Amino acid sequence: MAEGALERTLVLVKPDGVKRGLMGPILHRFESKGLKVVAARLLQVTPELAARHYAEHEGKPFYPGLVQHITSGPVLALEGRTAIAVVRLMTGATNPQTAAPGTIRGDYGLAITPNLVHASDSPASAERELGLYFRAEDYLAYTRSDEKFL
Ligand code: FUP
Repeated sequence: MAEGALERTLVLVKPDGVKRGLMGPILHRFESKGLKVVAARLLQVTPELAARHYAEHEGKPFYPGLVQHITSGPVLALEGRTAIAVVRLMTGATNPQTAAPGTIRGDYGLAITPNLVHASDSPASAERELGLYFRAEDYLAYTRSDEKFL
């Protein structure tokens, strides 16, 4: 697919994934499937950024633990061009205990808060979330050699 036909998405490898040495395996899965990385940052999420990212969950019982976790260490943030539904399928159900084998959460996780990966769930979410992690000038245009097959 030409890049213009692909969707913008935000993928995060959360602190549990970074600290467990799983950045490579996780990125490998997405990259092999065809996700094109057009921006990347390794960053420490601040409580302010966490609050903006997870604003929709504020007030829920798990919210404090979610913010605690996402701010507990480095996060690998990727801006990708791909099909959002495919990334979500590969990420798996929110709870790794019920995520299908073959998905990232199903293969690597057991606990729901440290569930390894965040992936935007719609084009609208992706636009909002990408604006929190990347500036327009972070985007790098290039052509993958396999784009004509994807
Ligand atoms: P997902 O889209 O699968 O990442 O899941 P949600 O947007 O519903 O939830 C965001 C994050 O909140 C999850 F990745 C983990 C955390 N969470 C909990 O810790 N406990 C819950 O019961 C639900 C979500």
